[in-house]
Amino acid sequence: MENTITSVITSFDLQGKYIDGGALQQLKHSFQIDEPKVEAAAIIRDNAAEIVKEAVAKSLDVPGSDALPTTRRYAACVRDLDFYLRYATYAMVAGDTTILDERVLNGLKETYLALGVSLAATIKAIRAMQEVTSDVVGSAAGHEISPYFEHLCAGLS
Ligand code: CYC
Repeated sequence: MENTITSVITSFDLQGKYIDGGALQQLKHSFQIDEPKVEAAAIIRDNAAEIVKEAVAKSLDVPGSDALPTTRRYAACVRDLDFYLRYATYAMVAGDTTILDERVLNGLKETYLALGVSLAATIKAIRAMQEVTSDVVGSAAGHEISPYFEHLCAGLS
């Protein structure tokens, strides 16, 4: 069962996309995924750009500051937050944190340390995204995805 959910997720992941409405309905019926999760996945997908934008505004300093010396680093940050939101949404649909361990956290801490990316600042940004997600999509959807943001933070701690 989980293998098939994983294969659907992988096909979207390869395109860098969120699970679309048709696939969500199919997964819901085939695997009895709870309606609140399906709704959360759809509403997060439709608001992803805004969620990332607000999380950045809330947690990161503007380019030129000490924390983020260049525009390139700022862009890498926005991109990483995009990854976290998309993968947390996949993990929520699968009801399983394995996807976060295997596709996101595996080697990430070492990469950040090697590049001088602050783990504390990254965790702060993920927590900001957690709050913003609840604000933007409502507390029900926020509640569904929260454990997966927590898992990312724990993996970077
Ligand atoms: C860099 N972030 C990176 C790198 C990886 C990831 C692999 C090094 C290679 C690159 O720059 O592309 C993360 N890559 C991922 C993830 C996936 C992936 C999660 C999904 C599978 O494919 N710096 C900050 C902020 C934080 C940040 C707090 C944003 C939240 O101060 C992020 N990530 C950041 C920065 C870099 C980076 C600044 C670039 C570091 C550098 O090149 O100097």
